[in-house]
Amino acid sequence: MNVLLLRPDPGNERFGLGPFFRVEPLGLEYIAAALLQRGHQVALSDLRFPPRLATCVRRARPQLVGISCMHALEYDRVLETARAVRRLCPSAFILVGGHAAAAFPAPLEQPAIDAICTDDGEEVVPMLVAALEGGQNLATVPALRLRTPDGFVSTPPLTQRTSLDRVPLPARHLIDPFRPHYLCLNFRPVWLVETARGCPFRCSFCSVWQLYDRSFRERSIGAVVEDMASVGPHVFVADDLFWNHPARSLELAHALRRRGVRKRWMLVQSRTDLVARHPQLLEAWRPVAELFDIFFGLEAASDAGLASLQKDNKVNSSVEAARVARALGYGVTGNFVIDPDWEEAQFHELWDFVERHGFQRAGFTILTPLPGTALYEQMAPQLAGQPWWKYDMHHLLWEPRLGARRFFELYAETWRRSVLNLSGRKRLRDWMAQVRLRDLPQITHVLLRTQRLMQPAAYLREHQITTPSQRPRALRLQSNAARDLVGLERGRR
Ligand code: B12
Repeated sequence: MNVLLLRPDPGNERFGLGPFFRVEPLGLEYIAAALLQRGHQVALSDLRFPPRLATCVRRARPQLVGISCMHALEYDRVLETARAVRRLCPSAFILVGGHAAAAFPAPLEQPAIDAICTDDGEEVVPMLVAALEGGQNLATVPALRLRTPDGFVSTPPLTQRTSLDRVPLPARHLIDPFRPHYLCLNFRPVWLVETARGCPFRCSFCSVWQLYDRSFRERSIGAVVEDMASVGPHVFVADDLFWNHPARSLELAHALRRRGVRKRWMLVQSRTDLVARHPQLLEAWRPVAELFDIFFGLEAASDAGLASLQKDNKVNSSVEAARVARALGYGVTGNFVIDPDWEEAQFHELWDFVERHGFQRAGFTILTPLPGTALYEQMAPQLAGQPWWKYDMHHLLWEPRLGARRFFELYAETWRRSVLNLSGRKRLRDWMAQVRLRDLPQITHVLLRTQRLMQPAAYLREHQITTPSQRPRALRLQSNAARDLVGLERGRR
C-alpha cells in the first residue's frame, strides 16, 4: 500500500523555545520502518518545511495518510491538515496518532478523520493497512477510535504493550531532505534518539505516565548502540526519564564507549533525585559527548511546591543534582512550573531559589492541565471553552489569583531573571563570545525572539482572546497560509 506520513506544522510557536528545538518526527520514522519491513511504499513529510501538502499528496498517491498529533496545542492544526488531505485525496483513509491523540482523542473525532490510534503505532498501523488491503472489518484492528455511521467507537486495546525492539531502528533516510532544518538552539543538524519510553513517576501535570500506566520500556542495548553510531554529532535524547534503570544505563554507556561513539553535543531529560543518587552513572556517560546538557524537571522552589505537583521529590535533590552534574562538567538546565494560584511571595521564593542555586538556564512554564491527565478532568469546568492553541504552557487557562496583569508582570520578570535576558547578567556579546562563528546568526535570532517572553503585554494581548472562534493574528495568518498550502483558493478561482 502507498502510505503517506505527515508531521503537521503546529503553527503555534510564538512563545517558548519550540522554534529553537525543531526535531525530526521520530515516531513516524519508527512506523515507517515497520511498514517498510512489510513491503509497503512509505513517504514521510514534515510540513513545517517545503514541499507543500498538495505536492506531497500528488507525489505519494496515498491510500492511507497518517498524521501525527504530539501536543494538545496542535489539535486544530491537525484537523485542518486532515480536512485538506480529504479534499486533495478523497479516497485515502485518514489516520491520526501520536501522544496527544492517544492520550485524549475527543477533539479529533470529526468527519475529516477515519480513525485515531490510541497507542503506539508500530503494531497498529501495519495491522490497519493489512485490514484495509484485505477488506477486513476494521473493528478487529486494536487500539483505535474508529469512525462509524453511529459515531466514533473504540476497538479492543493491544493485548500487551508494544516491545520497543519490535522495530529496532527508525527509517531515518525518509527525512534526509529535512535534516538540515533540525536544530536545538545552535546545534544543527540535530538527531532525535530514543533509548527508552515511559516513566514510573506520577507528576500531576504530565500526561505520559497516565497514557502508559506508569510503564517503562527499554530498547535493547544493541539497537541503541547501532542507532547512536549511525546518527550525527548532535543528539537530543527523547526518553521521558533518562538513567531510570541505573544498571542498564551503565551497561549502555560502556557499550557506547566500547563502540567508540562520541558526540559533539547531547541533551537528556532526567530527575534530580536519580542523578543525586547515582553520580557513577554521570561519570560513565560524560565521555560520550564533548558537551553534555541535562534538562531536569525542577518544577518548584519548595518541598510544598513539589508535593502539590505530586513530584515525589524534595528540593534538596535539585540542589544536590545540580552540584553533582556541574562537578562532572554537565550543563544544567530545566524547568519550573508557575501556578496561576500563586501569591507574590511564591514568585519571590522562586527568584531567590534560582539566584541562590544558579538555575538561570532553566525555563518557566505556566501550570497547564493537559488533556489525558486527572488534573484536566478535575479542572474541566474551569477550562471549558479555552482554545487548544492556549495549551502551550505560556497562556493562562483560568483567571490567576493575582489578576492577569499582575500575574504576567511577575511571570515576565521571572524570565527576565533568566540567562536569556539580553539586558541582564549575560549580554549579547557574552553569548557571542561562547559560540562558533557559523552559529552566530542562529543564536542571535534565538535570543532576539525570546525577548518576547519578558514582555507582559505580549501575554496579556492573547489572554484577552476569550472566544474559541477568535485567534491571535499570527495564527490567523498561518491559517491562510495553510489554505494556500493546498492551493484550494486557486482551485476555486
Ligand atoms: C521531542 C519532544 C518535543 C520537541 C519536538 C516536538 C516537535 N514539535 O517536533 C520539543 C522540544 C520542541 C517539544 C516541545 C514541547 N513539548 Co514536547 N515532547 C517531546 C517528547 C519528549 C518526545 C516525543 C518523541 O519523539 N518520542 C519518541 C517517539 C518514538 O515516540 P512518539 O512520538 O510518542 O511516537 C509513537 C506514538 O506516539 C505513535 N505515533 C506518533 N505519531 C503517530 C502518527 C500516527 C498516524 C500514528 C498512528 C501513531 C503515531 O507511534 C509512535 C511510535 O511508537 C514528548 C514526550 C513523549 N513521551 O511523547 C514530549 C511531549 C509530547 N511534549 C509535551 C509538551 C507539553 C511540550 C511543550 C508544550 C513544552 C513546553 N514547555 O513548551 C512544547 C510545545 C512546543 C510547540 N509549541 O509545539 C508533552 C505533551 C503533552 C500534551 N498532551 O500536549 C509531552 C508528552 C511531554 C510530557 N511529559 O508531558 N517537545
